[in-house]
Order: sequence, then C-alpha cells, then structure tokens
Amino acid sequence: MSKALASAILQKGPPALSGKTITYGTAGFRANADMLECVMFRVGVVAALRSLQTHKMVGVMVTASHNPAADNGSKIVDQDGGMLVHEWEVFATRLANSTDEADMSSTIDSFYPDFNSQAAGGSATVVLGRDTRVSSPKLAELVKQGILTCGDRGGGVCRWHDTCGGEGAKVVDLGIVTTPQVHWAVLRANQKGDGQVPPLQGYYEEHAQALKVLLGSKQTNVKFHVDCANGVGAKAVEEMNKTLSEHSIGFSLVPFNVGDGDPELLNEGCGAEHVQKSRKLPSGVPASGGNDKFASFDGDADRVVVWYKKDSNLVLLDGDKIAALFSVYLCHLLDASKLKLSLGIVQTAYANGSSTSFMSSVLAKHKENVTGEVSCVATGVKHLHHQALHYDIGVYFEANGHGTVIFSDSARSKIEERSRGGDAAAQTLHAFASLINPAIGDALSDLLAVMVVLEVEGISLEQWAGYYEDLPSIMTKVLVKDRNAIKTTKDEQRVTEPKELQDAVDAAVSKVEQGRCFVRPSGTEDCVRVYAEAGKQETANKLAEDVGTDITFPSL
Ligand code: G16
Repeated sequence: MSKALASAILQKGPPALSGKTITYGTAGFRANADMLECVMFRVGVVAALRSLQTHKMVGVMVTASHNPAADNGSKIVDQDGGMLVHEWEVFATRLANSTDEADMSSTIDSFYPDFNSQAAGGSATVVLGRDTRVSSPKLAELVKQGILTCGDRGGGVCRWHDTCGGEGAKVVDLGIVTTPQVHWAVLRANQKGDGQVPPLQGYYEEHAQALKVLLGSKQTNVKFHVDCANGVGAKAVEEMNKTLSEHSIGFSLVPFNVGDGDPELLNEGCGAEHVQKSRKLPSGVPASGGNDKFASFDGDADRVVVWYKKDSNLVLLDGDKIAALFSVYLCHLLDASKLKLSLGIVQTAYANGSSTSFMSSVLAKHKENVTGEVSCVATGVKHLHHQALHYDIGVYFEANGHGTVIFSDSARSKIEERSRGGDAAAQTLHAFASLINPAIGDALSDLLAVMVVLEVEGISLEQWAGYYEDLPSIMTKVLVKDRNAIKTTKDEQRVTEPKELQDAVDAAVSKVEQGRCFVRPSGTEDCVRVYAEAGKQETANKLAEDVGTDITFPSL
C-alpha cells in the first residue's frame, strides 16, 4: 500500500517550500497559501489514514485563523473532536516534507507497521470545512483529492479494501464554517456512531436549549456587538441569532466586520488578535451608546475577547478574565451542590501574573468543596486541553481568548445523577456543560457562556473587569533567520538554547521591579515572540525592547 500511495502523492509534485521545512506547529500547518498546494493534498492523505486507523471520522479545517489573508493552512481534527494527537503531527510533518518515493513509502511503513491490520475492514470519512480566504476553495479541493486518493481502489492504493468491501474514502464537505463547528461535527458524529454527520442546525439548537435552562424564567434583553474579524464568524453569528429568536431567547449578537467586500481585510486591524495584542479598538466599530458591550472573534472564530469603551479607550476582558469569570461561577455552583469535584485552571506563560494570583485565591477560598490548582503549559490549545483532562472540570484559556471548559465523563455522570434528584446547582452545572463546546475553544459558545453568566449572576462588565487589575504587559514580535534555533523549557518560560539568550533575558529582568519576560518561537508565524510584564507599562515596554534587541545571536 505504502508504495502505491507514495507514488500517488508524488504525482502531485514536490512541496513548493523554497528549501524550507514546514512543521505541523501550534495549530497545524501554516504558510503563504502559494506554498501549500502539495502540502494540502498530503493533509488529506494524513486525515484519511487517521480515519482508517481509528475507524472513526476525523476532520480538516482549511484556515490560517488569525494570520493575514495571504496565508492559509490546515488544522486536523482528531476522532475525539480535539486536536490531532502528537504522534500523528510528527507523521504529518514527515509526510508533508518528503520529496522521494522510497523515503515517503518507508515513512508510512515505519510509523505504522500495523496499519494494514488496524485499517482492515474500515473506510475513511473526513469532515471538511474551510474559512473565507480566497485560496481556501482551491486548497480544500486539494485536501479532498488527498482523502479520495486513499480510497482509490483502481490505483491499487487502497489495499485493505480487497477484504473490507467498504466505500474507500468519503468526504463530508461542510463548506464555509467555523473551526469549532468542524470539531463539534466530528465529536457528535463519532458519539452517535451511525456514520452520519449531524446537520449544523444541531449545533445552534444545543446552544439554545442549554441557554433556556440556564436563563430559566428570567426575562432578558442582552445585546453584544460582535467584531467578526471579516471572517467565518459572521455567518455563524447570523445563524445563531435566528435560532435564539426562534426560541425567544433575549440575547442578540450584532455582527460587524462581517467580511463583505475586500477579502484582504480578514483580521486586518480587527478581530481578537488585533484587539488583544494592540489593546486598540478594531476598525468598523458601530456608533453606539456608552454602555455598549463588544466582543471580537478571530478569523476562524475559535477565539474571543470581550471589551467595552471607557472614555473612547478600550477596556479588555481577555481569555484570562473569561477563565476567571467561569472559575468563580463554577466554584459557587460546586459549593452549592457539594459535589466535591476537582477544578483545574490551565493557563500558558502569557497569562497575566495577576490572573494567576486571582485564580489561586479563588480556589483557596472554596477549598472546602473544591480541590483544584492553577497550572501552566506550553502555548497551543492542544497542550491546555490535554492538561485540563486531568481534572473533573478543566477551565482552560489562553490570554488571547482561546479556550473552553471541559467536564470528565465521571463528573458528567455525578452532575447528571444529582441533577435528576432535583438539585438546582447541579442542574445549572449540567446546562453549562451542554452550552460550552466540549471539544475545543469556540468563540460563539464562549461568548454565549459569558453572556449568560453575567446575566444570571447580575455582573456588569465593569465589575468583571474589577476582579483583578492586570499587571502592565506587552507582546512583541522579532524576526530572525531561524526561529526554530530557539529551544525552551516545556512551559516556555525559559530558553534552553542558545543559553546566552536566557542569560540576557535574566539580566534584563533583574533590573525591573515585578519584571517577568520570556521568549519563544511562534508556531504559526515566522517570528519569535517576546512577552514582558512589569509594575509599569513603560517598564514592560522597555523590557520587551531590550530583550528584543538582545536576540542577535549568530545562530539566530
Ligand atoms: C493558534 C493556536 C493558539 C495560539 C496561537 C498563537 O491560534 O491555536 O493556541 O495561542 O495560534 O500561537 P503561536 O504563538 O505559536 O504563533 P489561531 O487562532 O491562530 O489558531
């Protein structure tokens, strides 16, 4: 099989990577769209092989999320609805870069010696979605071709089908959707296990049903303006509004930056990445009253940040603040229900120091009924999700707004059992678990969860912002020849190579009151990121600048 498959892949030509290596990074493959044609075909192959191996559906989303319009990429959704397991990321990287038939064939054989027996009797089904980029339809088509190649009996590629008599490989094309919707579709399809992908209306209905329970008899009229980054979020917001209104739920999402017009405007001066990094208003803000509430999604709607205007400045409620809001809410419910569940709060090194202290003090306050901890892992939701699985309830958010809340199976059963017995707090926990996307960070789910928590708890945006005051911080980008020459510790707080770089960072930090700074290579952009935090904004800025200037080592 591997030889026939390798030959079919190479018929598409070698990857046009201009001598560079492409890596399955923080969130999949990402590069300028022109470099991706062969890579995307191979992504289709990887997804189909993963589906064959697991006998479950998997997904592919064609998107470069927060990156500029000229970039594109792909995120592979694993059979549990989450991000692709690490082992397969390594395989995907090897396959994407291979230029030689023998090498490719041995890559396939050596990674999966038992593949034929594992795949026997199965067929591949891949759920495909894409964002609004100009390059996306063509790249999605190439993914499709890669998937179908794995089911091609005529070419002799699909050897295991000699015995299984299955359909080979199948694509379920969802068209333009958000990334979390592809995750949701894969998760729900595999949970049902009838080989069908549920219609997306089910996604909107699930949210509406959960909101109805959470709101109870409360009459509401809550409006949020939603900056859709000129990306896919606009369509999902529109559909969600229809479902909300069909169910007479008094929540309305008023979209702006909806992407009609120039495709180059995707993420440009707007969206979650712009708002969170620059702390500036996005373009296109509608004229509005002083008390208006806003949220910004990123280009593929898997991240959200909330904000409001104060004296024409922006007050940001980022991923850390969303995690704080949910953690306080969940602790109250756990106190009330006495379910004795563990609650883990997972952050990355970018979490503001004040948020970590706040979250630790919340857990300490509720220690009688909640066992919990705050932990720090590497950037990328895959790392946060993995860590969050260690708890009954895992709240994980990156400061950039990427995250969700997950409930373990045993926590779900305990909550359900208590809830059937009529316990109000358990019923609320159950509905909250049904509202929030269990597979991955989802801008729309998260925003609805924020809205409902604020509404039922009677918390204003100002009160929420006052949970704690962020330490002044800044994130900058530095361009280097080879960002991958920088290696860090697992939690990315320290550089291990080149050693002199960490010495320079330490020296700069030692001069600064309440200073914290770290450096890491981006996994989605060709740059090195520098994060600095200090007692004063000017000092944080200076610290980032000093460290940025220090990144001049010959190896870089
Ligand atoms: C992706 C990841 C996020 C990560 C971000 C930046 O976001 O899903 O977890 O925080 O990239 O990563 P890096 O600093 O490695 O470039 P998105 O929204 O672009 O998919």
